[in-house]
Amino acid sequence: MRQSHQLPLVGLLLFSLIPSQLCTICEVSLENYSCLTVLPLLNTMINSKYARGIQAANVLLSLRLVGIQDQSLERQVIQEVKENEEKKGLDLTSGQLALVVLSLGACQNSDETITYVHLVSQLEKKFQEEIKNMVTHNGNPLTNYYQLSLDVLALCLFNGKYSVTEVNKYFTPENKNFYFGSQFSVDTGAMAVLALTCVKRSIINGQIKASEMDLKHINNYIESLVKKILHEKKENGLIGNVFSTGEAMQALYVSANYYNQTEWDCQQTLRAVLKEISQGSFHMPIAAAQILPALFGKTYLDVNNSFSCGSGSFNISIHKPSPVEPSSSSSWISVNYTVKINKTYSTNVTVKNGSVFLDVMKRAQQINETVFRFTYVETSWGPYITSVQGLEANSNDRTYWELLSEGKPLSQGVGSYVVHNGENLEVRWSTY
Ligand code: B12
Ligand SMILES: *[C@@H]1O[C@H](CO)[C@@H](O)[C@H](O)[C@H]1NC(C)=O
Ligand SMILES: *[C@@H]1O[C@H](CO)[C@@H](O)[C@H](O)[C@H]1NC(C)=O
Ligand SMILES: *[C@@H]1O[C@H](CO)[C@@H](O)[C@H](O)[C@H]1NC(C)=O
Ligand SMILES: *[C@@H]1O[C@H](CO)[C@@H](O)[C@H](O)[C@H]1NC(C)=O
Ligand SMILES: *[C@@H]1O[C@H](CO)[C@@H](O)[C@H](O)[C@H]1NC(C)=O
Ligand SMILES: *[C@@H]1O[C@H](CO)[C@@H](O)[C@H](O)[C@H]1NC(C)=O
Ligand SMILES: *[C@@H]1O[C@H](CO)[C@@H](O)[C@H](O)[C@H]1NC(C)=O
Ligand SMILES: *[C@@H]1O[C@H](CO)[C@@H](O)[C@H](O)[C@H]1NC(C)=O
Ligand SMILES: *[C@@H]1O[C@H](CO)[C@@H](O)[C@H](O)[C@H]1NC(C)=O
Repeated sequence: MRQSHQLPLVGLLLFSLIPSQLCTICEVSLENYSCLTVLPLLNTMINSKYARGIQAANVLLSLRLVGIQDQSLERQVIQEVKENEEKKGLDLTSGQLALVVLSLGACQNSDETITYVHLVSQLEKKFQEEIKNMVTHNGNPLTNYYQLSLDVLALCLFNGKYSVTEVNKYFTPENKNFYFGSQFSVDTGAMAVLALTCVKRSIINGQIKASEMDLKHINNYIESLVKKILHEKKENGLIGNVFSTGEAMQALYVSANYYNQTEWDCQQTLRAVLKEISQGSFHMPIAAAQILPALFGKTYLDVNNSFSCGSGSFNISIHKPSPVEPSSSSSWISVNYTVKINKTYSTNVTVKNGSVFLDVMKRAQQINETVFRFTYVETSWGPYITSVQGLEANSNDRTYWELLSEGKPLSQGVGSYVVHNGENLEVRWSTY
């Protein structure tokens, strides 16, 4: 109901800004869907409250890529960067800093420039720390290859120092960091394709020195990663899962020379995404941010020194959504909740219908603190489980707390997965 009030205003704004660009790469005739389909995404991104400014960096980047200015988001990100510098910048992971560089670099205005140069050299250091950790910890970075790819991408686009030899050494497609368990990570592979494509272009432009051999390797890596991404294409057109599809599309846009055009039906993928949007799959701002650029035919490679962000003289003002009314039904459901380490610990938990996984864990913790106690941190995707029974996830050992339902891994976190009556839920001590 609420949305229908907002649509006319936003529709006007959007149509006067960007409609003709929508999906230019796919050249889709949006037969059954209108451009209005993407408006809820913008609404989600613009009206969210971000726990930390840094979480807004990805959103800011995406909005800027499609030509939308949001000064309050900008201020949030800059504020967070300043606070971080006062704490000597130790707080941000390499990939978070890379996102800040990309989002602020996407259209620098005068007061951003000063901090910004400084940020690129900080990123150089953080990238080196990742490599150092791999050397000392059995090839495991401090974070992950999604973030290392973001690092290389940001350094490459904004003239930071990095070594092509190192990129060649660490980004071989067979590297274990492209996989979680035996599963190829489409998100990670896609980000790597974007980064490697930037490096390739820099070599060809002569912006960075490299041998013929280096270039040949990078070409081979891109080709192989693109194959792996296409291999994860599902029958309905999604690539990996619904949340990796946007980034996979970006990777495929920039690597069209590496696959046969018959191997990817872009329009089919786009239709699947639009359908998911209409079903509310992208209700999280970070999810919306990661799908948006691809819908407009944009990629993270479009961000560079000369990227124009438009005049910035308009404001998008979508009315604040009124708070979602909690479902007034007070029915209760019960689920079987299990913690699995080497032993399994189970309990029958009763929660209100409509509860999420996190509610179940909290309730179980009340039932037996010793067995079901847990900790989590807030991340851009919501609460991330860091420990259960005091046992902590650790990147150096590639350990984590895996979420499952009926023995199958979930594709959402504890803060968003809505549980069902009679369901068997599990958190399992796993390695990736
Ligand atoms: C690397 C990664 C992991 C690593 C994280 C540890 C590490 N070594 O970095 C591992 C393999 C352990 C992992 C685990 C999970 N992940 Co994961 N992960 C990613 C990936 C590829 C990159 C994240 C990243 O570094 N982002 C960049 C930095 C700058 O942002 P950040 O916010 O600081 O990143 C942190 C968080 O993203 C957090 N994180 C990682 N995964 C998840 C998942 C959830 C639900 C939350 C809340 C946080 C979180 O770890 C990052 C590093 O600290 C993303 C892909 C993507 N498109 O974002 C998927 C992604 C975020 N993960 C996802 C999922 C579903 C999970 C799991 C729930 C899977 C499961 N069934 O158990 C678990 C989390 C369970 C828990 N304990 O709460 C989904 C989330 C979708 C959604 N709608 O919520 C994504 C988008 C992948 C996908 N396409 O489905 N993940
Ligand atoms: C679009 O609508 C037409 C006719 O209404 C239908 O045949 C077609 O399958 C629809 N396409 C999609 C992607 O829903
Ligand atoms: C592309 O794929 C089609 C069908 O699979 C095939 O006929 C064609 O030869 C391929 N083209 C190239 C350049 O590989
Ligand atoms: C910036 O990106 C655009 C689009 O990708 C490209 O045409 C342009 O040459 C790039 N400029 C620089 C300085 O790299
Ligand atoms: C945009 O919003 C800012 C802050 O609310 C305001 O100062 C500015 O005048 C607005 N610009 C336009 C063009 O409405
Ligand atoms: C709950 O799940 C565990 C692990 O799958 C199982 O061993 C246990 O029997 C289940 N309990 C109930 C009451 O179904
Ligand atoms: C699980 O059991 C194995 C083999 O007995 C043991 O080596 C390992 O330390 C145990 N793991 C945990 C987390 O207790
Ligand atoms: C869990 O407890 C509820 C309420 O006590 C009961 O109705 C339900 O049958 C129990 N479920 C299992 C699987 O034991
Ligand atoms: C829980 O709520 C959903 C939708 O609100 C409803 O379809 C379902 O029947 C409810 N389940 C129970 C056990 O009340
Ligand atoms: C919690 O569970 C453990 C293991 O099942 C048990 O030994 C302990 O007595 C339980 N504590 C409480 C308070 O129920």
